[in-house]
Amino acid sequence: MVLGKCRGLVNNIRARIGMIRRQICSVGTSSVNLKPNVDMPLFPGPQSQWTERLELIHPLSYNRIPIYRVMDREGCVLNPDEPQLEKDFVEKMYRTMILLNTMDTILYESQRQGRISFYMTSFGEEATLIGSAGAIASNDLVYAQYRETGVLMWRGFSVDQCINQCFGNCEDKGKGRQMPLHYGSKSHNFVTISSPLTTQLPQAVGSAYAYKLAKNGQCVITYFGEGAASEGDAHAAFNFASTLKCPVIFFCRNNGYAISTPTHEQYGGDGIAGHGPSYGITTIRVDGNDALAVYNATKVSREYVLAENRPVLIEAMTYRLGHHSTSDDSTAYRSVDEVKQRDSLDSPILRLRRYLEMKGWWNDSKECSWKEETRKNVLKSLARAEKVLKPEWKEMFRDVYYDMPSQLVKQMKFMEAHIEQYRDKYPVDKYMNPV
Ligand SMILES: Cc1ncc(C[n+]2csc(CCOP(=O)(O)OP(=O)(O)O)c2C)c(N)n1
Repeated sequence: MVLGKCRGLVNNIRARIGMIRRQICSVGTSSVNLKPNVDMPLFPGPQSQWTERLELIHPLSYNRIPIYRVMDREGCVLNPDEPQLEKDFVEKMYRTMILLNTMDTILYESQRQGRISFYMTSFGEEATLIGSAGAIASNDLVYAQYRETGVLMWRGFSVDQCINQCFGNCEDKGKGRQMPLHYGSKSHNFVTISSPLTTQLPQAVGSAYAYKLAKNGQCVITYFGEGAASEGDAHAAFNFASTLKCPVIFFCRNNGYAISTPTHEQYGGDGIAGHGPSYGITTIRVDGNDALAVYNATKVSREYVLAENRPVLIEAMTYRLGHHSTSDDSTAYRSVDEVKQRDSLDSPILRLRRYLEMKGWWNDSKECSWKEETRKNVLKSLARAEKVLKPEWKEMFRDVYYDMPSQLVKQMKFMEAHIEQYRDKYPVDKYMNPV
């Protein structure tokens, strides 16, 4: 009885295999290029080959993705065929790197003095930011994490605008609602930053899909750290971008740490670039301290995503020289010597300076006057922004929805009466239209 059932099952399977074979043959050689007697794997999905060798694939049996560079640490160009960038352009890159570094130093110190509530520097990542920003078009859409002030700066977002946001004063377009550094600017095509890590990645893919449909010749670039790449949203974004064929550049800043977590606790494989090919994403790993290499890698990626309507993943290898934020003391988990050594051996700013000097495009006196000018401007901006009034307090009830619902109107009126009654208990003189 049991045997009979088994035989029935086997016959059934045989019949089905026969049917599948007949179906495959009837598709014809033109579409699948299969002859019935050729023994090839028939599974859907990526094409592979049979093997009779029983073997586990060890991650080290793959060649690690190499790190593309243009200059060595002394600023010497390694490949004589390397196309040269214009003097003014490279000089602008360098000047913006210094400006960013100067603003970071002053705002970091001003947080230590309690003048702003929070800050994050980009120390060590200046080349990564400016090199990539220089290679994309100003109307390409940027989704950032939080350590990408340099990208916005390159696009002309001023020191005043940065500092107004950090003070949350009434000149901040975000109306003082978010923490410092959560910049955004519609006119600079820079989507407003938010704190939850990696949420911007699938959103960037959605925007890229819309750009593809609009055929507007623009692409999207999204920045994130190697720590953020461990979030589920990164997987969703990589997979959607690949399967929906979206013109998006995933730009990972691999700076070695996610707060106190070093990369060896973050991932076990070939970094973030190692993920790319497995998602079907064209990938490059680049020396993030080499502004010219980052520029080239991003430029080529931009051309590719637009020509092919497919994503690219760039992993820029760099090092976070600063603390994670003003809420962090990184000496609790890495030595001061480690940081000093990295800074002295591999400074992205010094490397570009050496390149410029070798070209005869930069010298000590230019360096001194630019540093002095930027320092003065940042300090002036800071002193000014500090005195500007905070936005009207009613702004905290607006823009929750496009139209304010009645229950929110009620809460706002309640607050109004409350402030009128207790105005001596609130710093009303620091706000626009206090009552
Ligand atoms: C979803 C989520 N989880 C945790 C945090 C807390 N957090 C803020 S920054 C950070 C580390 C991110 O590191 P990485 O992505 O490598 O960027 P880096 O700070 O090094 O530039 C963490 C865990 C957060 N903001 N959002």
